[in-house]
Amino acid sequence: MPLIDDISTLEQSALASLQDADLAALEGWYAKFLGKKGSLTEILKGLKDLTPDERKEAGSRAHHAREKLEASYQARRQSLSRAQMDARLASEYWDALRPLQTGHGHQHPITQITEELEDLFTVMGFTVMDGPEVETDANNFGKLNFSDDHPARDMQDTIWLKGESALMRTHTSSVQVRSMQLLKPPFRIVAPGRCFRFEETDASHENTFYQAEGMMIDKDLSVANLIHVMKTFLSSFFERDVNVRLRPGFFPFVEPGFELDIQCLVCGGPGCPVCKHSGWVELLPCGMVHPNVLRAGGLDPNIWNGFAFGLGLSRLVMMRYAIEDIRHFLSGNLRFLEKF
Ligand code: FA5
Repeated sequence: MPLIDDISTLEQSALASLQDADLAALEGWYAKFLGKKGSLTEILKGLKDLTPDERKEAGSRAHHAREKLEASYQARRQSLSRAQMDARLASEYWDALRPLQTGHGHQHPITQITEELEDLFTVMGFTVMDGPEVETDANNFGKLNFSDDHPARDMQDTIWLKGESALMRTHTSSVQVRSMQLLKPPFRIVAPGRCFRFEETDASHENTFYQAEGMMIDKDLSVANLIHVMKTFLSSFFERDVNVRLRPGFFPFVEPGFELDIQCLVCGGPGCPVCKHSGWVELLPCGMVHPNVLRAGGLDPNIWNGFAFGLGLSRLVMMRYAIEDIRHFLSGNLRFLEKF
């Protein structure tokens, strides 16, 4: 029967051209062979000229041909889509777990030394304390025995915040007050942190720098205990004998007060910009806690006494690594930071 032959021919040529069709050509292929105005529909228009038996046979053949072509079309479509997706995944693949190839970051030298200092003092029984960088006048000055008109307030150029009751802490000594209020004596604390002063910068002065406060409160402590703790710390920290000298120093919150200087480890003594050509670096002001400070912290000076120190942490790091200018620390200069 010619009509059935036409259907078979159509089926074969449709299958052959399906093998060559890409995704973009698929819709065109469908319209051409199976669409409302496609070849199959066209052939089936001849059904009306057939006898009922022939019509039945040709109709069934056409039905099978349509089913086969539809199934082949779907299969081709799926395999093309999958291939397209595979190609896309291969080209856009990004491994989120692959290690970065830009090199590893590391801690800032001040952070490294802060952690080392915390370890050394923890071994000596000290607790690490923290305090806010924005402080009250009372914690930064008042309770540390600076009276309102005390000339010593001018020793530290303060950055005041709006309203003049809050300030950027000028030293970590504010943590002394907080510790006395928080902890039950006897106690030993060390409190590293950032301090701020409104001052001109040079090789050894920054407006933002680091100190580490220390305070030990007990009964019957003496200057000898203070010197012992300082020397123990400095010699473990520098892993060698460091030359130190004590000078009288004045701070309203200690009595007596001292300046502990270490011989400059950058130049070794003859003088350089870091030690202002004196051979010595002022590193560690310290002293015995003033009775007024104990009282302000709620401790009875007839029972408790103690010592305190305020280590210049930024300068300590400079000594450790022979850094000639304090301003490198906050410069964000990677060529400097990568050395540590
Ligand atoms: C104080 O800040 C006192 N609170 C220290 C203290 C604590 C004394 C406890 C007694 C008992 P001074 O202003 O000297 O003191 O600063 C202490 C250290 O901080 C200095 O020796 C120095 O190493 C460092 N320092 C001070 N100002 C700067 C600055 N602008 N830049 C870098 N380091 C600084």
